[in-house]
Amino acid sequence: MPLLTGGQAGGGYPSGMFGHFFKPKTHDAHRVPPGQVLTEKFPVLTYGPTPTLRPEEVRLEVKGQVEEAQTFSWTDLMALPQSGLTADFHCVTRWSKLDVDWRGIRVLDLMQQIRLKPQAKAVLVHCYGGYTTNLGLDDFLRQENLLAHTLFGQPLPREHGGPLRLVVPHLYAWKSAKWVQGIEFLDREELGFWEVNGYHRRGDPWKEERFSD
Ligand SMILES: Nc1nc2c(c(=O)[nH]1)N[C@H]1C(S)=C(S)[C@@H](COP(=O)(O)O)O[C@H]1N2
Ligand SMILES: [Mo]
Repeated sequence: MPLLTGGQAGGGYPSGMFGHFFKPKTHDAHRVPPGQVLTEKFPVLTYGPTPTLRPEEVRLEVKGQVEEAQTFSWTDLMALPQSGLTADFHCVTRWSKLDVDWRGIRVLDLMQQIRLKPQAKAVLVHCYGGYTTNLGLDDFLRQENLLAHTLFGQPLPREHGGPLRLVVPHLYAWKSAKWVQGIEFLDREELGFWEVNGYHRRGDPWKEERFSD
């Protein structure tokens, strides 16, 4: 059930809290997946309440099909290598934002600390507040994926998932879990919140994997 439907009668795009939507300029057109329009604002899309967490309260649990479950404090996370990522962000409700500038810990750098069991096939990401989303192991273990704590050089705002969120830029943004609390490795796929409620299990924007059939 899309929250926004894109074009309106009269040919305009809606504006307001979501900003002004526009068609990509020719030189950006190849970056915009089918059925998406651009916005320069950064809309907030949250189901349910927005948790309030101080960084020092954050605990990231890595559990499930791992040799040893581990919990990372904020201090532990800040001691890991820190990386930047500039990536386009595509929401299934049809807005895309180009060149979002994040900073945080690469998933692959976190995973240097973890030994996966060979049975690990899938991931369920858990969030403060109860939201979950699922990812295949390959989609999770990508070089660009980030646990972000900084957005455009500022501490990640609470409404955008601060103190810590996942960023998985090659999939629709509902996979980029805000207020991430746990990473659970599973031996078989288990669907997350939106995936149980009709969104696609994988969510590739270039294939318009919006909803399950
Ligand atoms: N914990 C949590 N993470 C979430 C969501 C949510 O409701 N709760 N919404 C998802 C959806 S549908 C989108 S489009 C993006 C939006 O991120 P933004 O609010 O920073 O734009 O966050 C995703 N991550
Ligand atoms: Mo979304």
